[in-house]
This record gives sequence, structure tokens and C-alpha cells, in this order.
Amino acid sequence: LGYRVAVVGATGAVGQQMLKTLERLEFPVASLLPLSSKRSAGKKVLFKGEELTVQEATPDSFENIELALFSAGGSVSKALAPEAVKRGAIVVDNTSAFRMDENIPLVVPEVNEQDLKEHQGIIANPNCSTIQMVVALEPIRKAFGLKRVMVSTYQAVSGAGAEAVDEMYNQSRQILNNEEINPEILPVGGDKKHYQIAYNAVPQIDLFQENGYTFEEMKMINETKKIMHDDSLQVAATCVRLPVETGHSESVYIEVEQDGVSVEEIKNLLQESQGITLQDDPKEQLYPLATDAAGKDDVFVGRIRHDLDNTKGFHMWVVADNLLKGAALNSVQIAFSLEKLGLLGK
Ligand code: 11C
Repeated sequence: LGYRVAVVGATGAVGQQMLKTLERLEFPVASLLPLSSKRSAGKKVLFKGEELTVQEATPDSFENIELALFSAGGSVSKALAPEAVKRGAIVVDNTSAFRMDENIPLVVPEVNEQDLKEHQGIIANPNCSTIQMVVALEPIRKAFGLKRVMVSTYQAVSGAGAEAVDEMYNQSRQILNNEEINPEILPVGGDKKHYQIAYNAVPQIDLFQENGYTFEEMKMINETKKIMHDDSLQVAATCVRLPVETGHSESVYIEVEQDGVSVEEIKNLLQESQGITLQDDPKEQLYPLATDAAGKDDVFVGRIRHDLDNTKGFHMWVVADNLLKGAALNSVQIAFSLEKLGLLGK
């Protein structure tokens, strides 16, 4: 018993995590169809101990599918997600293809699960750096109101794909061996120039927009407002890539609406909130680290402290596994929410 599920991009870093997460969280899967581009078709993937052959995704692949999780790039989603919906599947799309479409819910279950009720076949999974931030901020927004968010990110290379991870490790070895390096991928595969990522910090994630912000920064800004249903929320972002394999870290400054809020109140609130682990004890040097968050489901929050000049201002450090809560896990949680709300199944 269960649902007929397809995973599009099953051989990719996020697709692999989707398969593992469906299995680990025991999502009711009756059959699993791994799909990919032509290039990866024929490869094998493992699901519940069974070796499955990956097939090339075509419109007809979705004929019998009830739930399709997409993570194979925006152009694949644009071409095939509507085809899957035409054939009766619900699509959870982990690309930026549909996120800002006003008819498409952009969902983080801890924040706006009810938006799923408005779906017309496609549900968008937000960008990884947005997801972990809104999970941390939603309990504060609900309790005290939220006026402003200023975030600087310290993002892991796995966000740019498995080839970027290889580039980081190869460069690190080459530099240690005094060999010449030849950056080809980071900061952005398709951009004009490429820079060293090993032992570096690169303030560019995705392409620059006309306004001087990168697309990653604009995703954080626009997606946060959409998920929180607040266009007046002031959001600014600076996104930076670090030589960390997995786990995005974020320094977040917020201003709440309400006066007189204490650090203790915020800590207590976050401690009780779903999907959050509070790690905040400066005396014991306890704070979130990417190396601890990697492989875990929760969003980790610490270093919570009052701004020294603004009584409504707070600083915090937010860390999560970008491939899990930032991508695969959030998609599978959306599937669970769809099931809970009675929205899944033909
Ligand atoms: C990164 N945040 O770390 C990106 C990866 O829109 O889903 C996720 C891109 C996206 O490079």
C-alpha cells in the first residue's frame, strides 16, 4: 500500500537524498520510478535494498505516477512538470522554475503548510538558504512580529552540485602539493570567470542581476516574503560560498515589531519549535556548526544575542544540512503534509 512515486534527477546529489529520505522516514511508497536525463539513464540506484534502473524522463514516464519529486534543474522542471500534472501527478519541484509564480505554493511545512491547499498540481520547494532561515524565524515572527531581516550566508559547495565538491577537494590537494589550479566551475558553472574556492570565501552564488544582487540573494529576499506572506518585510542578503562540503551557515540579524522582547523569550520559543534544535551556551562554547548539522534533519540555532544599539534587534547563527532540510527532506515533508491534508492520490 502507498503511492506511485517518481524521482526526477534520481542520480543527482539531491535526488539521492530524496530516495534515502523517502526510505528513512517510511513514506508510503507503492512503487518508485527513478528518472533522469538521457545522460544518466541506465545507471542504477538503490531504494529499500533493491537496485532500480534509472530511466530517461519523458512526458509519458508520468502516466501512472501519483507523486513526482523533481530535482534535475529548472529547464527539466519547466518542460516536464506540467506534463506530469496533465497525467494526474502532483509535482514537488526543487528548482527555481516555478517558485515565484503566484499560482504555485512555495512551502516549508513548519511555516506555511496550509498553502498546499491552494495547489494546482505543482508545489515549489524553496531555495536551501531560504528554508533554514524561515524555519528559524517563523516562531519569532508569529510571537513578536518581524520587521526586518539582514542575512549573510556561509554556504557549502554541495549547493552547487557534486562536481563543485570535486573541484573543491581537487583544488585543496593541488594547492597543498604546490601544483597549479584551474578553476572551471565555481562560483557559477555558466559565468564568464571562475575563482579558487579552496581556502577562500567567494561572495557570489548564482548569476548577478541588474540590481547588483546575485540570484541567490534575490531568492532569499523574494522567497522569504512569499513564504511568510508579507511583502512589507524588509529583507537584505549577502550570499557567500565557503570551502565547506555540506551545511549552510547564516548570520541573521532581525528586528522584531514588539518592544521588550528578551533573548530568553526567543530561546524558549525556539526550543519548543518543531524542526529546530537550540544550541546556545556561550559559556560551554556551544553553538551550531556545519560539521555537526550535516546529515541531520533539524535547523540548528545559536549565538542568539541582543543588538547593542537597537532594543528590537537580535543576532543569531542558523545552520542546516542544505541537501536535507534545504532540499530533499523539505520535499519529502511536503509529501507527508499533502498526505495528511488528504491532497495526495488519484
Ligand atoms: C546553492 N542555494 O547553495 C544554492 C543551491 O535554487 O534550489 C540551490 C539552488 C536552488 O548554490
